[in-house]
Amino acid sequence: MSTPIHCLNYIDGQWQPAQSGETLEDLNPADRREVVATFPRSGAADVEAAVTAARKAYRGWRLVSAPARAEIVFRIGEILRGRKEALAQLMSREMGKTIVEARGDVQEAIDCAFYYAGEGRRLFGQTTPSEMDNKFAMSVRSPVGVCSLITPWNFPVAIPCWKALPALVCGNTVILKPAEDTPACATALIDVFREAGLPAGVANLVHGTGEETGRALVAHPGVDLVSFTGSSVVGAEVASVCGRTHKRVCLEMGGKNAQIVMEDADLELALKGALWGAFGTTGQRCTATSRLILHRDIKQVFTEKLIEQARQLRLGPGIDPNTEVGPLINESQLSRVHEYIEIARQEGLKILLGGEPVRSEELVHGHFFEPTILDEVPPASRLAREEVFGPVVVLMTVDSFEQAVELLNDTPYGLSSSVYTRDVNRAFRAIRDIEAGITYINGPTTGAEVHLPFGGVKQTGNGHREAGAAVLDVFSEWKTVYVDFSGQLQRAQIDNRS
Ligand code: UN1
Repeated sequence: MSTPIHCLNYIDGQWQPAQSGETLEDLNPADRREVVATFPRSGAADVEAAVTAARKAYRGWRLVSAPARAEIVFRIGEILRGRKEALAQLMSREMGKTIVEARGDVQEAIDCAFYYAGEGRRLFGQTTPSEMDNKFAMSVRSPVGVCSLITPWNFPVAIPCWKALPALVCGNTVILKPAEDTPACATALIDVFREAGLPAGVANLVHGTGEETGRALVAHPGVDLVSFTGSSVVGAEVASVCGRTHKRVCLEMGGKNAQIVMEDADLELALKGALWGAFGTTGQRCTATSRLILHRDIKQVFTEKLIEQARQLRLGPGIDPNTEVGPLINESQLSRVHEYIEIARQEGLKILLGGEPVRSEELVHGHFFEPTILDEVPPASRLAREEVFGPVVVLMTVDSFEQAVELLNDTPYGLSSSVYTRDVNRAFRAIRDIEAGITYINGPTTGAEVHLPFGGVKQTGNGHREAGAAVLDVFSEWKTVYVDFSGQLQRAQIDNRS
């Protein structure tokens, strides 16, 4: 066991404790006896200081040219690349994901940095013809202001970068409030930002709980935009506070993602997709596969093989290179997953595999839960509708492609989706008819790439997209500019055309 990392807030270019002096502890999910880090229990006073710093820094940062801002973002990418292994090791220990997944998380952040560094030399606006003579019209992007970025623990380096890097390139200043379960990853990331040369106050870090720090960052009148990734319940609250205080808000929330497997699919491929979509990252991705919609003709053979392969998954600490499935993030998440299995039992659902926390001597001190497969789950079941965020997948049987798509859409969420078929007509119908922000054909529901839009419909989001060029519309305001070079007053909306 190593000594705990003492994380601090980073406000106006200074590392500092919470003004209250209080700290909180962050435990190793693979062994809760180990304190990985301590972090400041920040409150309204710390948020006040961060907002003041970010507002002050905004005055200068918005005037720095976008290519110059992007150059710092490029340097962030370079430093992250140099520190990839160290960050991945830290993440694996702090968050529990396997080391290969942790490397993938950091790589996603690196890709993000290089992508948005390129955006700094584009940030395209538009020129549009004016309806008048001798008049020029265009629309240009301008920054929004101070952005509160509230991020989850499941992608502790990638998601803060998804939000912060495009925000910075667009000329905003940011305050990052990372999840309480991953303060050390956030601290290491902000240290990279600092080293890359961001001026003081441009990127600030305020640790703490959602109740105290998060709430204050959403409600503060000095904040112009809130970007939040987390549960739909908290997201709805964030949205209502932002509505009342007139802030721009971008929400990325839950999913109940389904994979359809048709009778004509490449079954081995579909099987691998299901296995890793459902149990990769211990099911703790908002894109995780939590429903498998199987055509009746292949249901039995597919299910038998899935059980067989899921049974063989090696559970353990993420840091162990032999581990395939790590622990759940914390005790409350472990209880939550366990409660859902209790609900399944009460509903009379059949558990084909798993269903219990792991109680072996080596893993009993961690938050490990057995990969779990539930059979013939009716669409109205809570297990078919609610996001569990753990290694739990439900099976459903269908007789036709149309029925499969209908069932896939029968959910309050709409983030990711997947269809395995060799029929190109079905594939294109799926692309047209599935109600989700992301659809994979012959690939699992996870694995979105950072240069494409990411987000969902229905209760998953609020109409915005992250990642890709789409997120630039979140982090910038359109300004419409008219230049009249006629030397005369040209009055618009005076209709003298007969
Ligand atoms: C999330 O779980 O919140 O598509 C993000 C994926 C990852 C991102 C997931 N690139 O699975």
